Amino acid sequence: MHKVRCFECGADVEDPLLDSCPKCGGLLTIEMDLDAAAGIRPYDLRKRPLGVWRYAPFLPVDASKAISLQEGGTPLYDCQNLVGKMGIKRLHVKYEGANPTGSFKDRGMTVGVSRALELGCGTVGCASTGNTSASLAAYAAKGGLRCVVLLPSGKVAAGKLAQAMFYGAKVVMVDGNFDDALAVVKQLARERELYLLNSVNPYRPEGQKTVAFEIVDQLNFEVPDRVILPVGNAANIWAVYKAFKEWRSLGWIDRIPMLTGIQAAGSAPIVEAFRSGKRDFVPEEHPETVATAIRIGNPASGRKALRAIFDTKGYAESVTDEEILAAQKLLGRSEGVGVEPASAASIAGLLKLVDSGIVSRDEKVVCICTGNVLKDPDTVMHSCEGILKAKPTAKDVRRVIS
Ligand code: AN7
Repeated sequence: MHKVRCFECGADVEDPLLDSCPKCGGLLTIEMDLDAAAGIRPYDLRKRPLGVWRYAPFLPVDASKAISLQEGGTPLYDCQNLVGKMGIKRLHVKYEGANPTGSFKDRGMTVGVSRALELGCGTVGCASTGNTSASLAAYAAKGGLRCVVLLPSGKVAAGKLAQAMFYGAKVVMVDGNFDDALAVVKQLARERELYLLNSVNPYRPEGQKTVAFEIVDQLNFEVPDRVILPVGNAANIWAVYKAFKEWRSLGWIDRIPMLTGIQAAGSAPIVEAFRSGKRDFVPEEHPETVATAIRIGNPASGRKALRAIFDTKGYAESVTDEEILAAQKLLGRSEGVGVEPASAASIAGLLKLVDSGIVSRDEKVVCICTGNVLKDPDTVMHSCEGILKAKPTAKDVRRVIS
């Protein structure tokens, strides 16, 4: 059992099709009833394979009817080569690029699309910088639902666009940025044209909580000191916070890591708010960054993100496009882990915060790397060394590689 509540005023919200509080307009969140989970011992969960549905007692939909592509269960890499280069003690990377559609969005989408079916909705939709649309298109296909995705014109990485088209969504490019597209799709949802599956839908973050559960599970219930992740529309950092809070309330863990959000310098309203100590933010009118996934100026869940950061004594930092691309290559070339630019923001942020002394060298850090390098091949082609050309002879190949 669970309830949908207003994050701001705490009112219970009964209408399952709303995306904000009817009383105050606040964001919605889900209050899980953890009584059933209270009877479980953490290690009992391991009877199910690592993945989103291992944590079914913490999810607000019926697991036996879930629309699943076996999401989650992603690797937690112990980055021994990188720690040497960074001068820190321990770093794990949670590699969300290993999800079915190549990003963390699948964790929320398995829950969100399952919810859409519970409600009997025939059409689902979202606005997206790319990954949400790729994921929704796949889960809608699996669930037999019609799918409409609104994308910001010209700013979606090739891999993501290809996925949304491939899985059969109606792909609509809107002449505007993500924030404009989100406003339009919210209106379509209010007009009952579609069921909204952006992360303002509180069922999405519930699935996304499982990345935090898995991290703790994979570390055998040792809690890291800090978790660093990129922030775009700002729901994922909230989801991670909520997960840690639920497990702490059950006594499964005794503390919550310092949650640290990283934004791109051209698109950093949460970082600005954090710097001025405010729990609310001023939208960035013209967000710009090579990390198109997080090219978002008006993060819908920004207030939730700021609560997660302040309540855990975490931090928020911005990184330049150059720092993002350098970190992306550093991770690939020292650990063999390929992530898209937005995901590399977490690594770039860690480097910057170690340099500035905010992250101390003996902290145990986990960086969540949210999406796969294959999502955005164009950026890789532009940022890496050129391709060598040779005649089809050993001699000539030896010449060009020497
Ligand atoms: C790789 O797909 O917003 O802070 O529409 O694709 O929870 O928004 C993507 C976001 C980080 C930011 N990393 O997460 C979308 C979209 C990657 C992403 C984020 C996104 P949030």
